[in-house]
Amino acid sequence: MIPVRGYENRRVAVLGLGRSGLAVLHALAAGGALPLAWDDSAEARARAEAAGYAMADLARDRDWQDVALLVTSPGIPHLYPAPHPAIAQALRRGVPVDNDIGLFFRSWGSADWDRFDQPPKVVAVTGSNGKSTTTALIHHVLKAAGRPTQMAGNIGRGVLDLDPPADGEVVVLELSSYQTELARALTPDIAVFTNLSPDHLGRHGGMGGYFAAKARLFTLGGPDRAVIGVDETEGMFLAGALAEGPADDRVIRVSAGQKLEGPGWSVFARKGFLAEWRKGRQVASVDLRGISGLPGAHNHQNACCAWATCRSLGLAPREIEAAFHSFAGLPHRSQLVAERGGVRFVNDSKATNVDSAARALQAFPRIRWIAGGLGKEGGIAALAPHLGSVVKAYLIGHSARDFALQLGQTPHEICGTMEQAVARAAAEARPGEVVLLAPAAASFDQYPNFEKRGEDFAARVAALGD
Ligand code: UMA
Ligand code: ADP
Repeated sequence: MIPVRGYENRRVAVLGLGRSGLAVLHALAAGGALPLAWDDSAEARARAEAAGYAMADLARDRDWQDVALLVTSPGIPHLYPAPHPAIAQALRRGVPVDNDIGLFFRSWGSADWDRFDQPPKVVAVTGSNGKSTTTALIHHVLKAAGRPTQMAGNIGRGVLDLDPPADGEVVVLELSSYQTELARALTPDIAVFTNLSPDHLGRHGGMGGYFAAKARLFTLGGPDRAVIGVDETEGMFLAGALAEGPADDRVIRVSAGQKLEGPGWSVFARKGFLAEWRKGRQVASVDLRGISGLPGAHNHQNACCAWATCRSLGLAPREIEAAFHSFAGLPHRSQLVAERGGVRFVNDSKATNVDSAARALQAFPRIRWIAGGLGKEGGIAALAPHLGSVVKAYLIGHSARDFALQLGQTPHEICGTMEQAVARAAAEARPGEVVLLAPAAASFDQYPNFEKRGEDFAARVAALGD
């Protein structure tokens, strides 16, 4: 755990007692603060009370005296569509609002580091898609190269839950837009921006707010090095804003399609080959096509981001390439769960938005596509150019009928449940085809989260037998 400094004997309110909130409580208490906690769920309150923390309903007036700070959880709206009532209290009173990420960066450095040969470093990864894969891949490469490393953030472990760093350790954080929008301190050594496409627009008041939330990771503290995907205008804009000019190698430009051979530092992937260029010359290249844990052009973009980050940390090309080959991939992202009679079954349950689903549809030539759930603004209209590989769609969940209306000439069937969709797709699939779960929708209409949806898919596939 990283104890929070700067609030000794002061009252700090904590809203949301999930994974990040509980870690905040422990870290505040360890640093000598006096935490006051609340969660709208009685079950979450009971868990924190059992651990010895005092509760106070922060939506009410009476518990706010002498509160120095409110720390809130990423899933709780602080601005749009409307601030949670407890956050509205803090805003009215002028009490600062922060989150675990801001507290982490404020509390990170330590006097012990004087004894270290190499000060610990923080890598922070953001972007619309590919954050978890890129974060896990960087962590994997560092581990394989024998560097001490830990991983946390939006990937499942609260950042204040990290162990104090060892000599030369690299902490790799995945940060969502919910987290970067609010943190009052953001000072990573290396910051990574994978890509940008519409997501979470309701929470950020539209696309401009969403991009601004992510851009704070680069503009608030100013990382020593920025690794930036430049395949969208926003990435190009960000790279331009941070660099003195095209030769400034504090910015490493990344692309999953374009050749980037300018005078600066770049890493790009084309037709399955990764290339690193520096000062107008190619300095390394890798064949990514046979790497089973990183299939498809979208994963090649993640590989480029991880490559650039690890090169910045001083790793040699051959160490990184060797580690790419031993990366197993993450569950629920392009995950091969079974092969049956020449048909592959791929679980991409994490494809919760249109962009990630489009990438999955481009990764295979003949697809029996299981889609649907709680659709996002605009439905799947933007997927029209990517439906050429879809032999037939099998639609589930709340948005099944809306998606059917947007599919045009693409054959489809409304199945309702995962069980029915898997059974129908498996019965109709021919050898060489892929049954792909890439829902282009959130899971919350039928499942608690995307992981449970992916597990259900895998279980239904396993139940098909031979
Ligand atoms: N709560 C309230 N009132 C509300 C809403 C929520 O009291 O109005 C309470 C809930 O009852 C619950 C707690 O807040 O007890 C949940 O907080 P949270 O949803 O912020 O979740 P945590 O458990 O703290 O997990 C968070 C991230 N969750 C979200 O951003 C929604 C986790 O990312 C992250 O791994 C974890 O912190 C550790 O850093 C998950 C996620 O879904 C994987 N992220 C989104 C995504 O990837 O799309 C952004
Ligand atoms: P995030 O943490 O940003 O949600 P993940 O690595 O968990 O990213 O992948 C989320 C979804 O997006 C999965 O469906 C995955 O197959 C797809 N994906 C992974 N990397 C990329 C990328 N670079 N561009 C677009 N989609 C991607």
